[in-house]
Amino acid sequence: MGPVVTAGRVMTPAPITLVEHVKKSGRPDADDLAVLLTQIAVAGKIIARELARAALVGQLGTTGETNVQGETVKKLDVWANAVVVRAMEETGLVTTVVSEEMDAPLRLTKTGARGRYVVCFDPVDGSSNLDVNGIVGTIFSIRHGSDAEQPGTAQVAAGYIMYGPSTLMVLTTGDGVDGFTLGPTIGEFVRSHHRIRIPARGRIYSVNEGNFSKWEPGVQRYVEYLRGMDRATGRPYTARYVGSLVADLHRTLLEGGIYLYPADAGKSDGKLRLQYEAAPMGFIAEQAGGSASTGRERIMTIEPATPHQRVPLVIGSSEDVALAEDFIAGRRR
Ligand code: P6P
Repeated sequence: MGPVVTAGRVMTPAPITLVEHVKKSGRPDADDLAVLLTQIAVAGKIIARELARAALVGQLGTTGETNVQGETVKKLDVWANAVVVRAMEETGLVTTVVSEEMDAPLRLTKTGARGRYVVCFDPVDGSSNLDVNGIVGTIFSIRHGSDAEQPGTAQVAAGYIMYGPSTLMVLTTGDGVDGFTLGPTIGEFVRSHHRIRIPARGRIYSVNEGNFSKWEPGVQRYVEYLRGMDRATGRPYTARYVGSLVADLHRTLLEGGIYLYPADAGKSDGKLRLQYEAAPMGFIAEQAGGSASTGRERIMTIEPATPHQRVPLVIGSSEDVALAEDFIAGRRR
């Protein structure tokens, strides 16, 4: 919608806020989703503010503990987890939360019988970037009911908040993907990216090449193919790896290409968690016209065996993911 001219004055169209966007979705649960996403947005604003001042208030560094994932816990991991849990309690709609930072699913007793949703989240994805002022994000995944182990196809909404030069929420409620930038002067998430579509093919690949020697041969051959010189197929691809899934996925979503976290000799199921990393990002990718698989099977249909189940992840432009799967299956050499 272009500028509107009224009485000789150019009126820029009123911005669409996150709540207006959700309420216009026409979904039967739109009012519930508006409440849930408003509280996720509140948590995002609080986390964004703390990230900006963390170095000044002693919030960087580790707690000295190790989480259920076997990873060193950052102070901001624990703090942000509490912020999101409290935000979910405030909705009065959430029965259970599953978090990277909590050993087991947490039943929210305050909600009681009114609860209708399960929310899985990674409060600070990419926290290894925190102490070096790198980009991190919050990933969230919303399902109906109280069962903490539902497949990605059960998601009613999913997305991420990216804490970068701007604070940006990318969201799907099952009807495409939209981006909402936090307006610094108004404190609202305002739609800035409408109906994001991922290019069918890109020219950027994103993977931790330090693990090359540990990958299975098909993955090694695929990455060597991307490094090859062939103008007709736009190779070599450019390599980009931030070490934060939110940042690497967001670039892939807007510019096309592929992100991979394959299984390797030390991580037989890969590193990323299905419930609050692969499945929400898979929902986003598919809703934007892309693909998400383990390299062998679609992420969205995997039935979780445990809340913290890990899966290999190959995600991005549909043609790039399909080619990676061909190499992994041995259909391409
Ligand atoms: P590595 C962050 O810990 C994370 O879960 C993702 O955000 C990121 O893409 C990946 O792990 C980075 O892992 O082993 O390359 O440092």
